[in-house]
Amino acid sequence: MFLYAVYFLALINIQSIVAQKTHYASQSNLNVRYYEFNITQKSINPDCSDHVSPVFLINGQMPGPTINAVQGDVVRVLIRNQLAPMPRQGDHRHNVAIHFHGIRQYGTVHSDGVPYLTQMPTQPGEEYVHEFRIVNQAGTYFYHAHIGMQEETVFGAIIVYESKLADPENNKESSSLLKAGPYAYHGERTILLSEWWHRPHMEFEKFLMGSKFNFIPEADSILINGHTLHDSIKATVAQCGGYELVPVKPNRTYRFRVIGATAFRTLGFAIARHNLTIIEVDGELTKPYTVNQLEVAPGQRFSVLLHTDQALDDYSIQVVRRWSDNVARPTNGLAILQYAQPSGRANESESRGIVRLKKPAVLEPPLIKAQFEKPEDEVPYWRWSNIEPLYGVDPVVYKPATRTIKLRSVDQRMPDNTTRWLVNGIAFSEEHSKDSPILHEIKSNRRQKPGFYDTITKNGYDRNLGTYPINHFDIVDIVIQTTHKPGEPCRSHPWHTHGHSHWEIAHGKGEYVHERDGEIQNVKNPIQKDITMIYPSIDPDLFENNGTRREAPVGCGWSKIRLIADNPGVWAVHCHNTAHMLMGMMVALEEAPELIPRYSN
Ligand SMILES: *[C@@H]1O[C@H](CO)[C@@H](O)[C@H](O)[C@H]1NC(C)=O
Ligand SMILES: *[C@@H]1O[C@H](CO)[C@@H](O)[C@H](O)[C@H]1NC(C)=O
Ligand SMILES: *[C@@H]1O[C@H](CO)[C@@H](O)[C@H](O)[C@H]1NC(C)=O
Ligand SMILES: *[C@@H]1O[C@H](CO)[C@@H](O)[C@H](O)[C@H]1NC(C)=O
Ligand SMILES: *[C@@H]1O[C@H](CO)[C@@H](O)[C@H](O)[C@H]1NC(C)=O
Ligand SMILES: *[C@@H]1O[C@H](CO)[C@@H](O)[C@H](O)[C@H]1NC(C)=O
Ligand SMILES: [Cu+2]
Repeated sequence: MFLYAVYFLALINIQSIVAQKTHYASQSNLNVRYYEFNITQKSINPDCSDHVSPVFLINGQMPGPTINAVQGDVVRVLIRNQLAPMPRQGDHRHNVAIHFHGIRQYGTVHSDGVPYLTQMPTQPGEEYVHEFRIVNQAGTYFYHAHIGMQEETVFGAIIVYESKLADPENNKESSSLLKAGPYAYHGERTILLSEWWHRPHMEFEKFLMGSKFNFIPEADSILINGHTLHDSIKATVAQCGGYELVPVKPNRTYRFRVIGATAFRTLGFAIARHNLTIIEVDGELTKPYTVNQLEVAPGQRFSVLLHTDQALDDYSIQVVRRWSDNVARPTNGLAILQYAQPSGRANESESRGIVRLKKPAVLEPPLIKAQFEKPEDEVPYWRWSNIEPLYGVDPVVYKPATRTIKLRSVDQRMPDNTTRWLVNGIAFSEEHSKDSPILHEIKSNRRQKPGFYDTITKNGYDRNLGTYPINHFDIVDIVIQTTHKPGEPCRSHPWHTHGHSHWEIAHGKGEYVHERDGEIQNVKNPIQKDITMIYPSIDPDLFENNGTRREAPVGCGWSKIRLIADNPGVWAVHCHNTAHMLMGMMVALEEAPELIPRYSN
């Protein structure tokens, strides 16, 4: 009864508990950024189509408001679930939880926003406060819902400036350049890529999880900052406002932040007649590396420098599908880079993080279209081996690992005809924690210690806890293994680590065999990122017509990522293809639970 009371208190009074525990708001030397997110339901038609669908929005917007901070600041976000209560008890579809993607949450795992791991989902009428300090990291991040397919419309940018020199707010009176590391630029623009399906998201979830599921349908539109035209011939501007217009001035340098807020598809991204010089990936500054197109997987972010050195004109900002078998590569995702007449020195609207964008008067102005690489240029590992950290590689990359965890994913038709992705034989489910989040169990001393029942498998999975326990300061290598049944397609999977960035230190074709491949370290200067694409890479030796193995799934590519267990907490590690995640492609790391502060102290 007493424990129940503690738990009850934790849910109702989480706001005051957070304030007590972190004391950020009372530390006067810290700059606190306050945000209020009201979640409501509204019908929208972002691509001027026949389809109008009720969705969840933050403060009535899509994308949601941008969170801006300077490294070292505290961010406090009050989430208010203002959705209507569901009439039927036990129907959780109006519950929400929001994750701050790429933010490490040092000491604030309760703000990570993963339902049943770090908090209960927030029910209609309830509130939840996320408060975290942004320590030792800066760059481009985003937030998104972490329940069902809600992230289709519940997402927005998080921009963390490397210092005040990079913050346009701080610089608006002067004409000086913005600066991040050695890079200098006149202004910045943010581009959020997302998908829009012409079906209600709850019905979509039901389809993905149900027995009728066959494959994940392509989105009907790819949105750029929440806009595009589904069919540019039939649409009228009055329906949705037309394409996103991104104004720039000639002869300037801009930092474009490109955010893969897609739930499914990896995209190629290009701007007609402009090269893109990569300077940041997932919050780490890189050596400059120039490309004419980006590969943007779900959850991935880039900063690129773009020079407006072309003639005064309109240029297309375009996306194509990548890693899509049997699906056309072109998409309807389009926005317009519009050179404006020069008007002297930079001013406020010039350098601000996101400018208030006007919509063009015409639907499809004459545009200079982007050229994309040919599909055959779509190769595993893209340009990743050429993109290097600006400030050198952390030496821990060259140390031996404390432990190696192999996560082997297999998709399977279940006896009830649903499809699930099993990781080491288990589809992640909330069964272990649906009544009380794992973090609350730990904080109230009600959870067993890892290994208590001697139930740890050779892969490090604790069958009793349903998590992978790791020790403080372990150097953890995680081998992410994809598989397919010979003859069936091998798919790409963008895996994401919560609470940590990681280094991809090795990758290979087919199946990882530790005895044979354990020493491979074939990524020379890995950057620290929080998404690693596991590319399909088939080993011909394991290929079809190998009579003995015909039915069993075989390895079709793996990557080994390394992280340091320097952040006690309960952290999700999962495929950022949301459908795959919902179908079970996720695990939880239970990191140094003994060091997580308890409620009572
Ligand atoms: C959120 O809703 C509350 C309560 O209705 C209201 O007072 C507040 O102004 C709203 N905030 C925003 C940002 O819309
Ligand atoms: C850019 O600057 C160059 C050299 O200063 C000048 O010749 C050119 O006309 C400028 N381009 C535009 C579009 O203003
Ligand atoms: C882009 O870079 C390539 C290779 O460096 C170069 O040949 C090309 O001229 C550049 N294009 C533009 C528009 O700057
Ligand atoms: C600031 O820039 C905007 C957009 O380019 C322009 O319309 C405006 O006149 C400028 N204001 C000043 C004070 O220079
Ligand atoms: C599964 O699908 C098969 C073939 O479509 C059907 O015959 C069977 O009844 C289904 N089983 C269940 C449990 O739905
Ligand atoms: C079948 O697969 C095994 C490894 O799994 C390999 O050693 C063998 O050479 C393969 N046989 C053929 C005929 O490809
Ligand atoms: Cu996946």
